[in-house]
Amino acid sequence: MTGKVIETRGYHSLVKTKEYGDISCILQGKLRQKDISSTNPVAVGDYVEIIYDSKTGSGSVIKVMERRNYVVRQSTKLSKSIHIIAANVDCSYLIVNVSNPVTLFSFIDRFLVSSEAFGVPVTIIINKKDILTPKEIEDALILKYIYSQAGYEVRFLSAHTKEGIDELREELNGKTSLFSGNSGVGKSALLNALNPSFNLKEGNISDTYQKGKHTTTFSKMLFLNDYTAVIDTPGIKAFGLTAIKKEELAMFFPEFRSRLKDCRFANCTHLHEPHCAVIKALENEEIAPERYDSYLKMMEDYL
Ligand SMILES: Nc1nc2c(ncn2[C@@H]2O[C@H](COP(=O)(O)OP(=O)(O)OP(=O)(O)O)[C@@H](O)[C@H]2O)c(=O)[nH]1
Ligand SMILES: [Mg+2]
Ligand SMILES: [Zn+2]
Repeated sequence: MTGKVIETRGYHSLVKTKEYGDISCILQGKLRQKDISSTNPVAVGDYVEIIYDSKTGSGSVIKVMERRNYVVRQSTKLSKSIHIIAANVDCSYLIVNVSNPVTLFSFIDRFLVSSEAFGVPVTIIINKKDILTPKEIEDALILKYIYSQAGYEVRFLSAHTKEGIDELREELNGKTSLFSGNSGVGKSALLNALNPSFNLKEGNISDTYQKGKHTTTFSKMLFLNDYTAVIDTPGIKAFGLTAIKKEELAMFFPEFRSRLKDCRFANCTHLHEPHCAVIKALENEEIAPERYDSYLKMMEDYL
């Protein structure tokens, strides 16, 4: 029997099946060692084959089908192992805040590069619009300008006032969408706004000011209707780059990618070469200095 993984915790997962509904499964021993480069061999969104035990009503996962794509994070820069946040997603929403807690550009850029590399389109959502001060609105508009210029869609939203929620619900229809971002930015709150019966746990207002407070502790797939899925995920602290070659990094910045053919040297690193189309675009303010800075920082990671 086959099914779709909608929740994972360690070696346990919840698998949605046509035949018997949601079945609690354990991971067959063999699978636990199969893919040692990842800390979780089975991820939310995976299609799996299971053996169902009708006596206990539980099952075991015996095979993970090939993934169409997946989103990974790496806990530290040095760590070789990856954690698969979700598999087989159509699009990804990166939830960001301009205060309490502010999302760093370097974090956004790493997330975007990784998503580009795995072929997952990203929309950026600036949440908590209702509580932005005039100064924060200014910061948010700068953020919007930078990422719109880079080719991303950036949208303001409020989980509390529900501004923008109806449009979002419509856009999600028929797709599987991932909601990611730092802890406390309002991922669970946004999903609750989309459907209050999800009843996801949200952090306390007072906790939002504490760094590193993680309210959601495991990924979970929820359904807005039979063919529309959303995935709530735990907050990501840091985001390392995995499986991206140094020479390929510039390809994953869309506004760099479109200009690479105009660099004089085919092996241009866009750091110091003459007649570099990226540096020229930077000088012409067609590429944001913040984005170029992120590129420089990421290039340093390879040293
Ligand atoms: N004012 C305001 N507060 C919000 C909004 N969205 C979320 N919050 C608050 O921000 C806090 C964190 O929200 P969560 O939904 O728990 O954040 P999260 O991103 O799921 O956090 P983790 O599960 O820890 O990764 C809660 O106190 C929410 O009530 C919003 O649009 N406006
Ligand atoms: Mg949460
Ligand atoms: Zn160049």
